[in-house]
Amino acid sequence: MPHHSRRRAVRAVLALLALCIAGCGDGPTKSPGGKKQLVVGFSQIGAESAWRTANSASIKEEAEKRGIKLMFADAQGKQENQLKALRSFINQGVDVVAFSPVVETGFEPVLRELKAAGIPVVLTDRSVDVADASLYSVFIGADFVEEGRDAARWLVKATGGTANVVELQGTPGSAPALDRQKGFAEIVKQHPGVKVVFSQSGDFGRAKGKEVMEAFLKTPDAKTATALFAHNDDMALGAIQALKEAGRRPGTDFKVVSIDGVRGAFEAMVAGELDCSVECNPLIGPLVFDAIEALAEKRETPRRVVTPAASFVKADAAKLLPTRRY
Ligand code: GYE
Repeated sequence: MPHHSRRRAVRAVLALLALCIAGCGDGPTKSPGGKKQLVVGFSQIGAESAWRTANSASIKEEAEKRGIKLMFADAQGKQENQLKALRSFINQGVDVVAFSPVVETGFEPVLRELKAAGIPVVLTDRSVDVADASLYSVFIGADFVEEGRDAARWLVKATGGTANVVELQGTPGSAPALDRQKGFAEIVKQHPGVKVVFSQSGDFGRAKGKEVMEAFLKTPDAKTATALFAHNDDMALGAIQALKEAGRRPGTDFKVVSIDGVRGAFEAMVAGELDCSVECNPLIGPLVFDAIEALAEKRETPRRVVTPAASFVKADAAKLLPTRRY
């Protein structure tokens, strides 16, 4: 073999070897199929509730299943941490960003930066309040207003239209807190016998729900209160504890309705202490990554994906508990 063609052959073998190192090994940019591995930045709110924990697990599990590289950032309930995480995703040049915004406002500037960087954005679970709808591609999550209406409809029926209600709100300024309050109020307005006598935030947490309920139980209105509407199950579970410690009987002479449908709520229903939980399904990983992959491949995506809902009552809880996945 002439000298130069031998050199060419050596070069070809080296090139092949290099390709193999990048493509056949577990290098970060290639998926097992040989396609460029998708890199997704996900900014999660935190771990404030059982709902959130199940949601994080669903996201991680689905990324893993699809061979997608997931950069998962936990904001520990703080918007400033989310803003930092989103900006670091831009710096790292991820393919797609997905996030669950802790509150509705204040994301416009960072969304503009993402748009300028050409990074598509998937809003998961909660929405943002922005004037320019082109700042995100799709919003996947439940209809929170309808959940609030469902909780109110159940309460009206269960109480025959007479109740003095304590409301435990979610995180101030968050989409689910604003919308659930709105939906609930809309139905309650049509029933003059149902009154919200106290309404305060328990920040979607169990300990805070208990604390706020304890404080309420020391006020004069506590004597005449007959029902609780909590924006999520965790706060209801905390409040149930406070009610019991104060000698009240949740689920018996104090109706309790909340939202999420987590296992703890089913257990409380089986124990007879919670009356109704409106489901808000956190297992949205598959829907989220369907959208992410479509955006990465420049396929059409719907602007809005509404996750299905259902309501569960005490009477059915024991039968359903073994089938619950979160
Ligand atoms: O209901 C609550 C969580 O955004 C739908 O956030 C979610 C809510 C959920 O902390 O438990």
